[in-house]
Amino acid sequence: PSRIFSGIKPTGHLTLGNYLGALRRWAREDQYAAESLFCVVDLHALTVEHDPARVRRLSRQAAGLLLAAGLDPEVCTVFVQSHVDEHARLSYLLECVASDGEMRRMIQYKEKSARAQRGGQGVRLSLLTYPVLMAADILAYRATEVPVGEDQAQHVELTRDLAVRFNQRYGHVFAVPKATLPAVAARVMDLQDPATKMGKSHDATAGIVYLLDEPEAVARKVRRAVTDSEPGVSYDREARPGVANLLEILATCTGKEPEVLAASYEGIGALKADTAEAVVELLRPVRERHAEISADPSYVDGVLRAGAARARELARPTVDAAYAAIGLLPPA
Ligand code: AQP
Repeated sequence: PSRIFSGIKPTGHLTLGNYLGALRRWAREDQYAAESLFCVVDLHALTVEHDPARVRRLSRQAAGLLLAAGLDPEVCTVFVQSHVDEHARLSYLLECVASDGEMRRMIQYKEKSARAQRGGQGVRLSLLTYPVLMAADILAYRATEVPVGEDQAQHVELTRDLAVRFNQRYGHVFAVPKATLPAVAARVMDLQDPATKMGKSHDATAGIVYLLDEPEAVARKVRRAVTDSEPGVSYDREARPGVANLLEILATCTGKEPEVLAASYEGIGALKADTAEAVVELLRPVRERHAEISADPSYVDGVLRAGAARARELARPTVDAAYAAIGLLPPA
């Protein structure tokens, strides 16, 4: 890859799903593989009901967790989306190549608009146009790879379509990116409801492991995971989603295959106990580093300031080129 971009939305406390689907890979592999940018996409957090003070707090916390997970500001660029105007500037142009119908087809839009309506809230227009802003996030940097969990794959596909369409109509401005998904745990499921993905903004928290949970809470949530009444342990995502979820989580912690792990357990109890311990140990260093990092807010501020400056420098020429290509008169 020549450039990597990915982001995280400050809509809640970061979860084990965010870590296994995204952060861990960003820190271990992606930041070393190419010039890479990792963004706290705070504008996206305004697409659903939000509390201003909470979004601000969660944005800072997410930035601290990116660093705690191992992103090295000497190696990659870590920044906050709203600090770089180019995202919003480009988003408008992309709205002019996207269609209303393709936005309404997005699975996340269908789910989140239904949730907002169930909660008696209106659906914000920005929820519908969210994938366009996400496309702008990616295309502004001419990113070629976007490491995400499975739930974001559809949005990256849309980004590709918009890039190709823009390039065909107005001349070659954008690189056409592709999503890269983790081999296992691309979709970590809620421990209490294995039919639903583990999501940081969900209200029922018993099945969600947060990166900053105390070790005892992490262990308890994993040990109380809902499985099934079949005897023994086998790996079958369709028939045994709860067990498969535990096996995938343990697989990412141990580097073994879920099938191989399944064959090595006789009962669910031992699988839960080992998974609980593995997740506690996986998250322990992240939590400890986060405590150190958040003790010095000026450190995080400095990283974000330098990150935004670098991001602006990279995005500006591409977004300017898109403005010129689409027919806008350049300022004299
Ligand atoms: N359960 C998950 N399993 C694997 N990967 C996941 N990701 C999210 N949930 C899981 C990946 O984490 C990255 C950042 O996610 P995001 O902040 O863009 O939000 P999201 O995809 O909408 O997921 P969340 O965390 O559940 O947030 P809410 O509840 O606000 O929708 C992405 O790469 C995502 O794929």
